[in-house]
Amino acid sequence: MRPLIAGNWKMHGSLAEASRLAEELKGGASGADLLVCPPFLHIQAVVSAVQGSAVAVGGQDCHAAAKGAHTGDVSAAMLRDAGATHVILGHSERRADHGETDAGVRAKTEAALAVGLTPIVCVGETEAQRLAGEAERVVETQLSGSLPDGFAEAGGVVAYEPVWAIGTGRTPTEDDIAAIHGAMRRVLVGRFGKAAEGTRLLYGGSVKPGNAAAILALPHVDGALVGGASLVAADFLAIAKAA
Ligand code: G2H
Repeated sequence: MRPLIAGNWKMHGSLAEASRLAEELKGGASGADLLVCPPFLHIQAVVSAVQGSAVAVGGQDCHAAAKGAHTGDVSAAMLRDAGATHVILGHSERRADHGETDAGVRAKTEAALAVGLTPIVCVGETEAQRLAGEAERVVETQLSGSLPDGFAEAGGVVAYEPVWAIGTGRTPTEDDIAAIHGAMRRVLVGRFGKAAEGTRLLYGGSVKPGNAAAILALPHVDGALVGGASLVAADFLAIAKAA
C-alpha cells in the first residue's frame, strides 16, 4: 500500500517558520503521501502555502463535541473548514498532559469521522510496560478502547508510538516493531474484517533519515509519524524518500 509519511510539528515554530517549512516541502513529490500537522494557529497559513501540491495538512487534536461551550478547544468541523484533511488523536503527549483516555479518544475519533476527517489514532506502551512484557497487551487494549465501529471502513489510520521512544533517539528493535505491527493488524482484521487489511499502520518515535528505510521496510509498517525530524524539510523529505 502507498505509505503515509506524517509530520507532527507539535508546539514548535512561528507562523513565518511554519509557512517557510511548508513551502520547502511542496516540491518533495515521492512514492509516499505527505502530511504535515502544524499547531492549530498555523494550519490556515500552511494550507495556503502547500496549495497546488500533494502535501496534505492535519490537526493535532480536536474536541469530541460538534460545538458548544468548550473554552480553548477546536472542533473537527473547524479543522476541516481550515483546510485540514487529517487529525492526530490520542497522542501520548495528550494522554499525559490532558489526561486523555481511550474512551475520550474514541469519542474524538467519532467526531473526526463524522465530518470526513481521517483520524490518526496513536497507541503505545510506556517503558515500564515494555519491560514488564506487556507492550502487546497494552496496545491491544488501547486499540479496542480507542477505535470506534466503522474506523477501518472509513480509512482511519493507526500510529504505534512507544512512549519511551518519543523524542529520545531510542527506538524498539526491528523485531519488536514488526511484532507489534503484526499484532495490531491481527487485532484490526479480527474486529473490522477485510477493510483492516488496508488500514495504514504508522510507526512513530525517533524516526530519522538514518533509520527510516529499515523501519519502513518492515511488514505491516505502512508509514511513519515523525516529530523532531519533520521540522527540518530535508530530513522529512529524506524519510519520505526512504519509504
Ligand atoms: C512521536 C514522534 C512524532 P519524535 O511523538 O509523533 O516524535 O519523532 O520526535 O520522536
